[in-house]
Parts: sequence; C-alpha cells; structure tokens
Amino acid sequence: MSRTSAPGGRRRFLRGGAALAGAALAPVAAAGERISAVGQAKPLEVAPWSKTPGEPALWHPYGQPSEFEKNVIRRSRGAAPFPGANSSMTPLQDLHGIITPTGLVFERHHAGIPLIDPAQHRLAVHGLVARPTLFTMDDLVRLPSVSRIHFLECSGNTGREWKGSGTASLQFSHGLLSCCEWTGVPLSVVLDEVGVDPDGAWILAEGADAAGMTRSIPLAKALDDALLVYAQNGERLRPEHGYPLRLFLPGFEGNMSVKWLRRLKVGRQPFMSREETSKYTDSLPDGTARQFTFLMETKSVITFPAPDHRLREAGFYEISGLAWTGRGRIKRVDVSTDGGRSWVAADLQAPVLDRALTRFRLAWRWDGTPTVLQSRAVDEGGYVQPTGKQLVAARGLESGYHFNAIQSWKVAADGVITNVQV
Ligand SMILES: Nc1nc2c(c(=O)[nH]1)N[C@H]1C(S)=C(S)[C@@H](COP(=O)(O)O)O[C@H]1N2
Ligand SMILES: [Mo]
Repeated sequence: MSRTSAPGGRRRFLRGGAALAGAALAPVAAAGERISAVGQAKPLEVAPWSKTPGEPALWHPYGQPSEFEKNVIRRSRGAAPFPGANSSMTPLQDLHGIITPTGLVFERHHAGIPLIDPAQHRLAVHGLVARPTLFTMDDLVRLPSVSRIHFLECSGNTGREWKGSGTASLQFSHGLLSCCEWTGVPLSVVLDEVGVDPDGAWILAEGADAAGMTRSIPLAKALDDALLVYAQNGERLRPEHGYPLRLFLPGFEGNMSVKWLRRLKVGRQPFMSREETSKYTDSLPDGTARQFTFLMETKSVITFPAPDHRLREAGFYEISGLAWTGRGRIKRVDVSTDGGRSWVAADLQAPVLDRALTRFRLAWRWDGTPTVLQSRAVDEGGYVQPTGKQLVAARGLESGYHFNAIQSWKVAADGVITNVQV
C-alpha cells in the first residue's frame, strides 16, 4: 500500500471511487447512518438545543469537556501500597494529535500531591558552587525562559508486558505517557548564576513532597537541555505535575523529572539515592543490574484500533498511533496488518519534533477476518524498535523498567481487540 497523502487529490474512502492507489478499498455497504441521496433527502430536524439560547460564557470560567466525553478520564490500576503512592494513566485510546490535555496527563506520585504556596516555595542551589542561592518563584520567573514540546514517559510504562500480555487495555499498558508544551528556565541559566565549581559533575535534585524524591542528574544533561519548568500547556503547572516548580529532562525516564523541586546540590559523584539503587535499575540475566539507564528508548503503539475499542463492521478504518524516542526524532513507523509478515511505512503527521510524541496514520481496509496489528518505530539514528523476543534475549525477564517492544493487537472476527504477544 502506498502512502495516503495525495496533494490536491480528494480521497473517497467510504463511498466507492478509486480510494487508495494499489489498495482495493471496496465501497462500504450501507450500514448505520448515511446521508440520503439528493432527491430523497428529508429536511434536517430542528433539535431542542437549536431553539433557545444556550448557557452564557461565564457559567464556566474554567472550561470543561462536554458531558458526553465523561468517559475520557485518567484511570488507576489499583490500590496504593501505602498512602499517596500510586499512579493514574492517560486515556491514549481517546486522544488525537500529539498534545495531551493537562487534565489527562498521567500522574505518578510516591507520596501524594503536596499543596505548596508558591510565595513560600524556595529552590536551594548549593554544593560545589561559587554562590549558593535560595531562589523564590519570582526570582525564577524573571529569568530568560523557553517553551518546548516533549513527551514524558515513566520508565515503568508497559512494564507488565515483560512476562506475557500483562494488561487488557491500551490505557493500562501504555498510559504512563504524555506529551505537553513545557515552559521554564533552562537549568544552565541558573547554574550560570551560581557558578558551578570545575569539580562538579553530578547534581542531586530533591522534591518537596513527603517522599523527598531524589535523583542524581549528570551535569552534562543539566547544562544541555534540562529545564526548571513552571508552566505546562500554557498555564502554570497543575499541583499533580509539580506546582509550582519541577525539573524536566527531555528524553529521560520520567522519574528523573523531579516534581515540587526544592533543592539542587552539585557534587563530584552520583549521590546513590534510593531511586537509583534499589529502584529504577534493571536486573539482567547474568544477575547484575544496569544502573543510570536514563534514556527512554524508541517505541511506538497503535492507539486506534486498540483493545479499548471494538470494530463494528468490516471496511475502511484509519489506523493511528504514537511513536517517540528519547534519542531525538522519529524517522519512520512501519505498520503491519498481518501479524508482522509484511510492513508498510505509515504517514507521519508533521511536525515531527525532537523527543516529542509523533502521530502516525495508515489507511486500512479490514476484510473482517482475524488478524494482528503491529507498529515498529525507527529513529533518526537508525535504531529499530525490537520485538518482544529480541528484548527478552538481551535483557532477560527480571526487568520491570524500560520495556519498549513492538506491541501486538489481535483483531477477532467479531471486531473485539485483545493484547497478544506473537
Ligand atoms: N518529587 C517527586 N517527583 C517525581 C515523582 C514523585 O513521586 N515525587 N514521581 C516521578 C515519576 S516516577 C514520574 S514517572 C514522573 C511523573 O510525572 P507526572 O505525574 O507529572 O506525570 O514524576 C517523577 N517526579
Ligand atoms: Mo515513573
């Protein structure tokens, strides 16, 4: 099948016509509602909502989605092991484009969401620096700032797929993933203000939540593209995402983007906090463990159709999904509609941004027989998203983090979709 973009040429997927070059897309048989042919058309009814003025603007000073979209929500997998330690997942199956609405961005807290008064919040920067400094939020917001669109993924995302198909829905398999516009001060600007000692090589970042979350950040990353973020999708951070200040490390595992940031300490070596020794390390088949696996690997998933959906009938569907890589940009996404026997390059929706979600699309005609759908991302460096077997061969079965294998969705004859490993 060729790519679907045809400048100037209007495509007629649903109602006959030459649909896709090289792909036999039969007209969809009359099923469900269709617009009547001219001549048989009845006048449109005038619905109740067209007959009187609706609600005035100021009844909703902060807007909410339509009540008909009330199932598009974050969901949690289960009870927290101890107070405040839990997560909620983004409903990727219901989203469009690449930006995650702020209210649907997944949450991961180790000790709940602290309520922080920005007027009282301070960021301490100390350790191997010439001028240890306490910054207020006002101090930080005055500094030069940037806005960048990047994905944020928990390294535990898809962790349940290591030992078989661990989850029954896309939201629960891949929902620790989002993509926002982040605004803040480059950390390099603040480090310039305080003057990092030539011996400084690592920075401890500490959160103000009850978990006191701490991670060691390589100085090179801090100077390169780390951000001290105070705004997300155009407004100040929401409490659950770190209000009033969080660290953001593009392309690195979500855990390192420390929320409610209150302290940065420059040192010579990594600080060996709990989150980089006991947790967030990857056990390997030889009994050793990988440590400081910061980068989020190249990955993709089909978001429609997914187990959260059901196909009503055979016929045309646009397969759509997301691809991303901590290594930079996505170069290509291949899609298979026959369980990996053949692959077709999907269309990539522009803009394809550095370390952001990339939307891909492929026109598909389902013939109504059982099949398996897969996507495989390739990044600009040529790295190819592995199969589950390749990943397990390299990493064994004892890792919980950094699972980035190709995801398979099985479509049954009745249109029910399930998570399978092939
Ligand atoms: N202070 C603090 N920072 C934190 C956490 C936390 O519990 N406390 N959770 C981390 C983890 S594991 C992830 S995946 C991301 C989640 O960010 P989000 O809740 O904004 O999606 O924040 C990270 N930063
Ligand atoms: Mo995480």
